[in-house]
Amino acid sequence: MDSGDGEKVVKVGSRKSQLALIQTNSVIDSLKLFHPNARFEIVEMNTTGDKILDKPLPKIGEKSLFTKELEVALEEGSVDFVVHSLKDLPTTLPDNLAIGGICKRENARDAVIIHPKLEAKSLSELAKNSIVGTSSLRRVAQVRQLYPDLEVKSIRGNLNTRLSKLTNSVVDSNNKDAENPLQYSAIMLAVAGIERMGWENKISQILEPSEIMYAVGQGALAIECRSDDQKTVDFLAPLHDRSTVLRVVAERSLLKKLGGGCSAPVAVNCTLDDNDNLSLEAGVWSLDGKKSLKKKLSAVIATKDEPPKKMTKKEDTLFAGILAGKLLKDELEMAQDLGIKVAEELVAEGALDIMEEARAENEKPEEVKKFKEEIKNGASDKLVQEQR
Ligand code: DPM
Repeated sequence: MDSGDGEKVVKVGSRKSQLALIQTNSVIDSLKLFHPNARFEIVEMNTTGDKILDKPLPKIGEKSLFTKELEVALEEGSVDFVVHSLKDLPTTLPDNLAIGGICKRENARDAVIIHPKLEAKSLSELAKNSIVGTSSLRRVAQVRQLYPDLEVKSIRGNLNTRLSKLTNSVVDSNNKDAENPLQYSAIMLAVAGIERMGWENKISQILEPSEIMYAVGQGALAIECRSDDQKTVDFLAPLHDRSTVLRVVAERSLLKKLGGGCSAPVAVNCTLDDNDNLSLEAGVWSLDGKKSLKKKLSAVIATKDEPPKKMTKKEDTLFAGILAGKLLKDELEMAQDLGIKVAEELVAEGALDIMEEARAENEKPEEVKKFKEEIKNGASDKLVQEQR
């Protein structure tokens, strides 16, 4: 790693999917604005999540499914940093790793893409029993709650694969008269991913958070590095976008306090307005969508009267895995406190019981064991496509 005299090349780890490479290249482009002389090399890798495509994600039972192999490369020093979708990064990272940069958040909302042959333009216009493809428990639970007449079905594979599963969905010829003859009538995806792929014209409906809330960290890109690699930490720091960092620190602190991994049915809507009013709304759902809890609190991220505390020790500067050196500690603490407070109020009203149901469903021990065996026995070799 060298921050710019051109002698050394900055090595960047990335998953191989089209979306991952688009994301990595966009971060490199942003970094070039700050470090015009730096040279970059992308090191492409497959992750466990990329290899196992025949299982609904939450059932694979491995944490850091899409990030582990990249983190190993980082720890070994074969790459200097890796680019992730923030929402795929657990709230607690391995000890020696941290998020050194968070780019300005794109659209955080979810979207619906409806089969091109159908006239419906929104979830509410789909015929009874139509099948919506998603493997996000968060999306499943919210759809079941709001649209009990729709069916949800797991759909895996990278974005290209999912889109073709939708558009190649055929009408079941034995079932011409059914109201929902298509294998998939619609899929749900994050707007940010769709836009990065250049597919915005395929969006049928953008879901407002007043209807369907988004995942913690959704729409933001995060750059992970070794926390003791000060050169890289300094190299990445100019990327940090204050508003995004404050929002995602609140969201990730909430998720951390709730103890939910990235597959928990937890969703948020977090905003920072021009008066620095940070507002965090969060919800938890049971898998059938029948039980849910929502809570909303806000706090003004005001500079306190006393002079701002400077960051001192490294531990003091980490907020839910984010190393945000150039931002004021006071501000980050306020965002963190807001997330924790919303989580505590949810827990006080029974959020953990509601989530427990999903967690038990999620981590059936015998299934987890079976999948781990399959991974070990090389079942993954025959599965070469990538997720997302
Ligand atoms: C996580 C979830 C999904 C991804 C779960 C969730 C969606 C899985 C699915 C944690 N990671 O959102 O509740 O739809 O079956 C993922 C996508 C992006 C990052 C794709 C997507 C792109 C958007 C972004 C997969 N991770 O959600 O449509 O960068 O935030």
